[in-house]
Amino acid sequence: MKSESEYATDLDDGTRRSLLRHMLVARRIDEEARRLQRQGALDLWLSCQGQEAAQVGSALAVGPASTVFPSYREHAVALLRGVAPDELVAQWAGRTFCGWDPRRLRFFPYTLVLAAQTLHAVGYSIGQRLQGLEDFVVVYVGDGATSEGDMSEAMNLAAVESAAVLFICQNNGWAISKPAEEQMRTSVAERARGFGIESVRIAGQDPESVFSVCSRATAHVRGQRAPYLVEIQVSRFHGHSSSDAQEVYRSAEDIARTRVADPVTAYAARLSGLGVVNARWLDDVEAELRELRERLVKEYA
Ligand SMILES: Cc1ncc(C[n+]2csc(CCOP(=O)(O)OP(=O)(O)O)c2C)c(N)n1
Ligand SMILES: [Mg+2]
Repeated sequence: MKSESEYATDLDDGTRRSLLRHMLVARRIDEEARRLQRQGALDLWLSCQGQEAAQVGSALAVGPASTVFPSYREHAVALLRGVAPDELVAQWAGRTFCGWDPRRLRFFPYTLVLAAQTLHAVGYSIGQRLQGLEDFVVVYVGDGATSEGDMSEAMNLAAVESAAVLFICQNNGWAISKPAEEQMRTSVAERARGFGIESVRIAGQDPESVFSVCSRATAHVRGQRAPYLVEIQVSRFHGHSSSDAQEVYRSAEDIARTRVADPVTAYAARLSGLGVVNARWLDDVEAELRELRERLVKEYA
């Protein structure tokens, strides 16, 4: 894995503020959804806290002219693509199968059948190309899901068909209680190369390095008309879902480390220190977050 400094970034301040704003929105909505689940307003919630830099950095890099196939935890990506908070939680309250308009937002429904979305993504991309339409597709997958045969089929098909698909694997080291080292002998990035797909493995705490790497990966897919895989190491705060007690299988030290490496507070502190954001900007975002939260609570609590 390359160190973050090897991906020196030169982002303008507007992009940096946008990265931070989206990370703060995702964190607040995720916190509120967890609360609503504990109150019984939602049946289930799968938190993405700790993964905001990976999700926001990648989603902003691939841009709006992409079609995204998520797994089931890409809440920061969903919000950035324009899914409203109440639409995001609708499925978890059993109100709808999806919640948002997948075609309008070019953000497909969450897929809970592990890795099925990787084949949907490759097939969609090839189908688009056959019709002479925009075929750049992004698919998110977890480390555990890469153990599914669908992932291998999707990577092979993407490689032989030169499908314009960017695979983004968020590797948190766990498939519920199964540690990644018990599921694979190589990294996911190395495995992709075996299929003939270029790849990179990076740390996922800094949104700027994720943004830079995913921007380059996007240029590769679009320019070479070939798939690419980015494996992002993430550190999630919470267990698999609101029905899972990670304390049973994960050490207290390991869980505590995720808080120390909080990408949201770290990036907010960094941009404040650099003067890219100031107290007034943070207050304005806070007001926006309160409003989003209130609308969500009014609808669901
Ligand atoms: C085909 C299939 N097998 C098993 C499951 C049960 N299951 C749901 S999530 C999960 C773990 C997935 O781990 P990972 O892909 O690493 O994603 P993460 O939850 O860590 O984001 C399992 C085994 C499922 N949903 N689909
Ligand atoms: Mg995982």
